[in-house]
Amino acid sequence: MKPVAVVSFLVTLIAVTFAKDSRTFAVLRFNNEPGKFSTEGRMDPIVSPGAPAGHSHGVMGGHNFGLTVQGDQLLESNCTNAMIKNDKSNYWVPDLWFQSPRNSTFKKVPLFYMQVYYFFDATNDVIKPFPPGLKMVIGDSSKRTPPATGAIQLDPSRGAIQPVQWVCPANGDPNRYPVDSDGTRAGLQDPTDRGAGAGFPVINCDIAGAPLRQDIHFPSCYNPAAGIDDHKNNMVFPTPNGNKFDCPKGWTHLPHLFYEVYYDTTPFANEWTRDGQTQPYVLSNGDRTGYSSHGDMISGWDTITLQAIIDGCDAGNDGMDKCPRLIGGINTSDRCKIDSAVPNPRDEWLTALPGNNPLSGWGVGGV
Ligand SMILES: *[C@@H]1O[C@H](CO)[C@@H](O)[C@H](O)[C@H]1NC(C)=O
Ligand SMILES: *[C@@H]1O[C@H](CO)[C@@H](O)[C@H](O)[C@H]1NC(C)=O
Ligand SMILES: CC(=O)N[C@H]1CO[C@H](CO)[C@@H](O)[C@@H]1O
Repeated sequence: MKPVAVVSFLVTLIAVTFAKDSRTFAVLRFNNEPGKFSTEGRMDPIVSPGAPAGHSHGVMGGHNFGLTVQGDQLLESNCTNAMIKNDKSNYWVPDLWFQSPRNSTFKKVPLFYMQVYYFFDATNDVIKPFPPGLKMVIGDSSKRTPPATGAIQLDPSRGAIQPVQWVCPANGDPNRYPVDSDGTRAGLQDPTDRGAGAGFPVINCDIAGAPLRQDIHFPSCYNPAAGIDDHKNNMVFPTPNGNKFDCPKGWTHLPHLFYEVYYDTTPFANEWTRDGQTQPYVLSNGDRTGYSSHGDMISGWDTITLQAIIDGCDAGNDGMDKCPRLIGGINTSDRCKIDSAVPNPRDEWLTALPGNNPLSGWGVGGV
C-alpha cells in the first residue's frame, strides 16, 4: 500500500472502532444499607480538603475516602459499595433534611437509593476512562436564584448550563409547581417533562419505590493541561458537531456521568400539609429552593476495566453489573461502611443544620 492508502485505511479503522453514532450506557449500582450512604458528615475532600466542610454530604464508593484524597489513593481502597469491584471511586451529594412545620427542627431524610448512569454519548471523539484521582464538581452550592427554565440544559452553544433538576413521580400527575411560579417563591416546571423541574416541588412524591429524586449531570470533556486536581477548570460539557457532541481539541472525552439520588420522603408524607405554594425540604447547606443541588466525584477506577466497559458494554438499565466479561467481577454483598471524620449529631431532630448553616432562599435570609 502507498503511504496515503495506509493512512486512509487507518482512519477508516479508527472510525469503525471508536466513532459512536448513538448513545450506549450502563447504570452503576451500589450495595447500600437501607436508608444509608456509605458515610455522611461535613466532609468534602475536593472543596474543603483537610478540614470540616461547610455542610454535610452523603458519600458512596471506595473505602479510602477521607477529609483529604490525594492522587490515586482511592485505587488502594480495600472495599467499595459499588457493585463493580474495580470501581473504588467516591460519589457524593448534599444531604437532604425535612424541616418540621410545627417547631422548625430538622430531621435527615434517609437515602432511598442512588445510582450513577455512565452514558457513552454519540461523538466523533474516542471515549477514554477517567484518569485516576480525577476530581470533578458540578452544580453551584451558593445558587438560590432561579435558572432560566425548569429544564436540563447541557449544550454550551445554547447558553447557561443547567446540570441539576428535581424529579417527583406522583400518582394522578398533579402540578408539581405553582402554575404561575416565576422561580422566586417556588420552583419552576420543566416544560418538556411534567414530572421534573428546577427547585423542590410543592407536592408529595407518592409513587411507591420512586420518591423525591435529585438529578445531576456531569460534564464529560477533561482538560489534561488543567489536571486532575483543578476541579474549577478541568471539565466542560461537549459541544454539538452535527448529531454528535465533541470535546475541544486537546481535551479528553470521558463518560458522561448522571447521578440519580432517591430520598426516602415517604415517612414525611403526613408531617406536612400541602398548600400548593410551599414545601418543607432543605438541603444541608441551608438552601430551601433546591437550586443549589450539586455533585462531586473522585475517580478510583481501574482504567483497563472502565475502558472495556466503555467499548464493550451497553447493559443500560439492567446495570453495569450485567456487563459481559466484566474485569474484576461484581460484589453483591459488600456494604463497605466508611467511618465519618466529621459525623452529624445523632439526635433525631436537630435545632440547627450541621455546621449551623442558616436557611436561605425563597424569601428567607435576604434572598
Ligand atoms: C418537632 O416536631 C416533630 C414533628 O414534626 C416532632 O416529632 C418532634 O418531637 C418535635 N420536637 C420538639 C422539640 O418539639
Ligand atoms: C478495610 O476495610 C474495613 C471495612 O470494610 C476496615 O475495617 C479495615 O480497617 C480496612 N483496612 C484497611 C487496611 O484500611
Ligand atoms: C459477592 C462477593 O464478591 N462478595 C464479597 C464482597 O467483598 C467482601 C470483602 O470486601 C467479601 O467478603 C464478599 O465475599
